[in-house]
Amino acid sequence: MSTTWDVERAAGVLLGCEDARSDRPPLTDEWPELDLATAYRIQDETLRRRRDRGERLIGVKLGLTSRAKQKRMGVDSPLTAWLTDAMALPAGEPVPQHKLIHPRVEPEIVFVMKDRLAGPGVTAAQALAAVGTVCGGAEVIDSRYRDFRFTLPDVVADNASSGAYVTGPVGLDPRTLDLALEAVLVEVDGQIVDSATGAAVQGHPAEALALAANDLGRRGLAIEPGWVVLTGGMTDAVFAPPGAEIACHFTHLGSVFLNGG
Ligand code: OOG
Ligand code: MG
Repeated sequence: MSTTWDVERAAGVLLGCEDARSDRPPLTDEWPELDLATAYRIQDETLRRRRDRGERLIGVKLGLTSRAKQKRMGVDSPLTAWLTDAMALPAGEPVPQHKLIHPRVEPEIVFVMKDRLAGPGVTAAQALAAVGTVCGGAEVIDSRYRDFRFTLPDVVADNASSGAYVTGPVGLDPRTLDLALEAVLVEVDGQIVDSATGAAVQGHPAEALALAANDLGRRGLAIEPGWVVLTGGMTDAVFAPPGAEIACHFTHLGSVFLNGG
C-alpha cells in the first residue's frame, strides 16, 4: 500500500528533515507526478510554517541561474525560493554546522531593494533601477535530499536548498559598476578553486532579478522594498566541512570569509 502525498505532508517531511538534520531521497522517487506548480505550493507552505514559528520573510533567492550550477545539479532551469531572517548569518560567524546536513558554499551577487518590483514584464534595466545597494555574498546551501540529488520540482519544494547566507562588507550603488564584469575568486584553505564574473548569472545579475520579479508576478507576488535578493551561485558550490576556511574575493565588493566551524 502506498501512502499518498500532498502539499501538507511534503512540507512537513521537508521541514522535519531540516529540523532533524537528516537527508532523504527526492520526493519524485515516490511522487513522480509532482509538478512545478504543486512544488511551489509546497515551498509556500514551508514558508507559512516558518512564519508560524516566528521567522520573518526578508527576501528571495534565485537558484540555478548560472551554467556552472545548472550543469552540476543536472537541472537547467532557474527557480526562486524564500529567505527568512533565520537564514541571515552575521559576518564573521562560522558555518552553523549544528543546524546543517551537508553544507556547501557558493559566491553570489546580492541586491538590497530600494523600490517595489512587480512583474510580469520587468526588464533588467527596470530591475536594476529598483535596487538600493549591491553586495558580495556567500550562500550556504544544504539540500534535504541525499547527495543533493533532485529534479526541478524537488528542489523547488525544498526551498532551493536554503540554509544560510552572509553578505560582504561593501555595499555599492549598482549603477556605479558593471556587474557583468564583477569577478569573484573562490578560495578554500588558501587555494583558488574557482572563479567567475557576474555575467555567469543570466548574462547579468539584474537579469536574474528581473526573472525573480516576473516569476513572482505570475504568482501574484512582488519583490518588496528592503528585501534581500540572492541572485544565484556564480560558480559551482564548494563543500564546507568543519575546519575549512572559505573566502570569496570580489573585484569591487570586498571579501566574504566563512569558517567551516
Ligand atoms: C540548489 C540551490 C541553488 C543557487 O544559487 O544556484 C542555489 C542546489 O544547488 O542545491 O542556491
Ligand atoms: Mg544559491
